[in-house]
Amino acid sequence: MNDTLVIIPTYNEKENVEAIIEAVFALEKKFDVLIVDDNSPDGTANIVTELIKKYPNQLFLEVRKEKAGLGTAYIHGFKWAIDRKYEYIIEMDADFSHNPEDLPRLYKACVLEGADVAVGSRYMNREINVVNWDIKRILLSYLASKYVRVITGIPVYDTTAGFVCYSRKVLEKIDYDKIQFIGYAFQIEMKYKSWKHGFNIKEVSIVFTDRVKGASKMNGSIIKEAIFGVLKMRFKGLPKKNK
Ligand SMILES: Nc1nc2c(ncn2[C@@H]2O[C@H](COP(=O)(O)OP(=O)(O)OP(=O)(O)O)[C@@H](O)[C@H]2O)c(=O)[nH]1
Ligand SMILES: [Mg+2]
Repeated sequence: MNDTLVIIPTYNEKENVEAIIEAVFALEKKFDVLIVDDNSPDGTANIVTELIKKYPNQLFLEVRKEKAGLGTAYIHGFKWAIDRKYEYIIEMDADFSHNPEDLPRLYKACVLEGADVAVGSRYMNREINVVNWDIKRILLSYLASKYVRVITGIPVYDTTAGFVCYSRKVLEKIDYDKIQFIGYAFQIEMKYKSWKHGFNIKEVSIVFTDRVKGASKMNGSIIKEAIFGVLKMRFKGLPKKNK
């Protein structure tokens, strides 16, 4: 067992799943990989089951009954990782938007530079490091990150980022039964709660590239949840004014 687990949630990623796993295992630093698949109709899980024969001690698969959202897939993976006492737990997409070669940089930010949470960030140093997204999507994502920072005060530039390394103590502290969001807002909520618990969050500059293969799972309800959810998260728990 290695000290770090990379969790990759998948839904219909048959074009990407084998290549992304091989790319992680090709790195000099050794990581374990857990795929959390939501019973993808395209048979993603079967590809993983085959690959487990090649990497029996490094590759793991959890299959859930049906598509239940990225957030709950990660929570499933976090619990799995905590039970097995991984020191560091990394979130990564299957579609190569996150470059596996950046994994060691996220890991090092935690191990060598003392971060409790290392965020692979598209928007630090006044840069926008996004490749192949149309301008509408870049603006949506960039403004969403800015919106979250202004509303919550969290000192993070890329608050919706999904390429994140958590040290186990952070994940042990978070009460998953109270996590409310399942889409993008899940990523925001995790960073917000980590920050509120007093953990040290560090951003690591990365380049994000739009998926080349497979289909997007973004939709309007994910965006709506993020916009209204952030307000709810910020103002929840404040005393209500007496009428
Ligand atoms: N297990 C599970 N994985 C999911 C679910 N929704 C998305 N994913 C995975 O989460 C990762 C990110 O999802 P994407 O579809 O790439 O979402 P996105 O990055 O916002 O959109 P695109 O890059 O445009 O496709 C990918 O690895 C998906 O396969 C889900 O409901 N369950
Ligand atoms: Mg993607």
